[in-house]
Amino acid sequence: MLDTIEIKIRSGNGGNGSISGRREKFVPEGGPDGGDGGNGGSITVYADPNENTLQGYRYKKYFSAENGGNGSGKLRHGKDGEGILLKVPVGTQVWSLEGKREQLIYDLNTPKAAVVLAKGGRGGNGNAKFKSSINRFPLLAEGGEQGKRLIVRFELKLISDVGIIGSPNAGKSSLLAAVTAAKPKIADYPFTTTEPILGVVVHQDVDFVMADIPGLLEGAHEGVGLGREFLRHIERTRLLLHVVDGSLENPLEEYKKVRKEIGLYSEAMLGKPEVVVINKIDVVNNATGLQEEIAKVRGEGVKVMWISAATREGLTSLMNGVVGKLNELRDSFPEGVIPKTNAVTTLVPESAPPSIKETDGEYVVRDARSERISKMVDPSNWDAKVQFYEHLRRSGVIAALEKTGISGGDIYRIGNLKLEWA
Ligand SMILES: Nc1nc2c(ncn2[C@@H]2O[C@H](COP(=O)(O)OP(=O)(O)O)[C@@H](O)[C@H]2O)c(=O)[nH]1
Ligand SMILES: [Mg+2]
Repeated sequence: MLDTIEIKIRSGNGGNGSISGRREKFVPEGGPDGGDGGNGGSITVYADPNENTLQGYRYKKYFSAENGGNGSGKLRHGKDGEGILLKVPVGTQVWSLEGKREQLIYDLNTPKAAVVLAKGGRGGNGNAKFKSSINRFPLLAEGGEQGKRLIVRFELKLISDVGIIGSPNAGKSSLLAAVTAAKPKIADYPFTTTEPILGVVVHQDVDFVMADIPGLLEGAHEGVGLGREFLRHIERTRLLLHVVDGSLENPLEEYKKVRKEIGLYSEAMLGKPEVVVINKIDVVNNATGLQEEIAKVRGEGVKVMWISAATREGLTSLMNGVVGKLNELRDSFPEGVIPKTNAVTTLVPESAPPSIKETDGEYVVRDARSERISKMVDPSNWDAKVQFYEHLRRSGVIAALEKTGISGGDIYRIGNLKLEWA
């Protein structure tokens, strides 16, 4: 049963800002004109009412959103990277598997709810944005912000689309076994497990999960608290198939008994969408009266279907009916909005003060914005390096380096750029 999966995701990197323009004085339209990089695509998870299972993630386990394009001259902005929308069934929980501790980060129990799991990296500013009264022709630009990598687990908490309920021996397990690959125990005595058994039905290109939910009587000896369990299982389904043994002396009584059992724990659950399934028609000769009796109890609108789990008679019609009903339930979800997937954030707060660590005789500077700018510095361009030094001075990096006791000839590194302390 595929109700949990693990995937890796990566949002797109921001595109680099561009360094461009004409430096000569008196050139009309001269000046810095390097455009900004585009934002990286984000990865968003979306509770799609049309999804029933996590089967779609069975093979594809890695999702990488598009990077933003680089900026270019004439103030051309880089293209924003395409985001990715991960569709999951309503009722999916998202767990973060970063580090050692697993953590529930989102519970998508509302139809059409969406959250951004990994925002795309912000595109870097082009050199046009660096222009100021003291620097008329900046040779600096920002590199794009890196995307974010995450490992997440999806867990489908809605245990099933369809829950099978009914008295012991009605044929619940037989029905599940007949329409799915699940192998529930089938017996003509009530058996004792209280956990639902799940199976995936594939019908008309639609797949959905069906659960065989043991009733209260089946677990009667297992004591108190069972009613609550039973209710919890029913709550976690969209549609109930109430199986009734049509070969009984008084099937209607059995039907009412189960309804009463449900009502005992929750009046509201009695209103849950239900299809009544009369089973064992292979051994029933005359049960035409039953449909009307059920209609009397439930009203004319109730759907009653006849099957034999043993001979498979009526199973195709039943599955057609179930698919139709599930579609109906889905259509009743309120209209929502598919989110934009290019939402952007600053992943590393750029306001954090610069920090310096000495490793292998090098002073390594950590400062988000300076690192991004360093990426774009042409190390063979003396003027660019002077401007970068000026940036480091203004942003407090030089002062922080001085405090470490750095001395002439020492090397300090920012990103991939190595500089010599003068
Ligand atoms: N004749 C007949 N017997 C059935 C049919 N479906 C189930 N049974 C039998 O009814 C008994 C109870 O079935 P089971 O699926 O275990 O019922 P559950 O307790 O509701 O899960 C078993 O002996 C089954 O073989 C059916 O369509 N026709
Ligand atoms: Mg059973």
